[in-house]
Amino acid sequence: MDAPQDRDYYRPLVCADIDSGKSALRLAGSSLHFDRIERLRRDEPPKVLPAAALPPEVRDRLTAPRAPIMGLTLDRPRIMGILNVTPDSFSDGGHHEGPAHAMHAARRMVENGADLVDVGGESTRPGAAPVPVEVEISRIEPTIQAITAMIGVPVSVDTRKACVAQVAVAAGAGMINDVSGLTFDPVLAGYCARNDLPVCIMHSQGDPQTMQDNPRYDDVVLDVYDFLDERVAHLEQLGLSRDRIVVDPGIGFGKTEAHNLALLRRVSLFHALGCPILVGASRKRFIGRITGVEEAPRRVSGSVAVAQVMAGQGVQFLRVHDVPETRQALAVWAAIAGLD
Ligand code: HH2
Repeated sequence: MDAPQDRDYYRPLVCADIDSGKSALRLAGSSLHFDRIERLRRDEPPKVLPAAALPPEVRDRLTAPRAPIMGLTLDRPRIMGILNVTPDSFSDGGHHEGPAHAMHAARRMVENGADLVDVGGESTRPGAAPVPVEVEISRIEPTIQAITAMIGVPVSVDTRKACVAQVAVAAGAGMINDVSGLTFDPVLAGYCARNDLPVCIMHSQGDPQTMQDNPRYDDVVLDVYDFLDERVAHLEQLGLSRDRIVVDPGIGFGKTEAHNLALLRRVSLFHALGCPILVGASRKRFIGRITGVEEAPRRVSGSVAVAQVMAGQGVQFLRVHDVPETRQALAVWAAIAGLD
């Protein structure tokens, strides 16, 4: 669906300071505020305006508290620990194979401050080959069964396939995290809507095998926004309410380094969708390119830096490999900003 060229987009200029006065609006029920916005248009340079210039429906979407997801309140950033039970994930591949290893890793993440754990059985790194459904199920099912019984925090499943999602939910998963934004398997969106399941819809351009071959956008930030806007509207039509939908700009999925940085710089735009935002930048390749660090597990500091900037923009879910480091950084950031 082509977006009208003259559409206005509104990005809150978020402030992590103590409430700056009468004109400041509270962002999405959090302790963050904004009193200015950036108006974005495809055919004009960005313009900074007072928050009072917001159309009422956008103002409502930006300020309305987000409903809890899987029992987690979203008035502060939540840490989603990554648990890939795959042999080939780009950073933790081969580390958590078998339920015993996975359970140990999940338990450590929770002890270190993870609010939820995301279990994946298919790598979607650039160049990854698709995994047969039976293999994906054989990886995630025993893992989810084992960890939901043990860890006491919610579990999501990272899958693009309805039959994998069904098995994961029966095993105890409470949210579907789909890197294709529920476009890969036509059955999955209806399944989530019928079962009133929270979903994370992520933007991706192309499939994992080809997505890094020269990705192109008219305007990456606005194109990703339009995609997510259209997907949220589609899910609402199917009967899934907006407060069950988490949106994700899809860092590294069909994006150059410049595209990733543009999305991270303006990530607060996505609050205008009225949904919680998730960002997964942990250890990704652009951090290696910026810092010259080749090995993904050594990109911890760069990843924590991204998480902290995202928290300052009001992002509600941070999908990370390095849970204790992220937790420590967020605790110090929140204390300095005087956030409750
Ligand atoms: N990134 C990856 C996988 N799933 N889900 C969401 N919502 N957002 C992301 O950015 C995201 C995701 C890729 O990272 P990882 O799981 O660490 O690696 P791999 O795909 O190789 O298993």
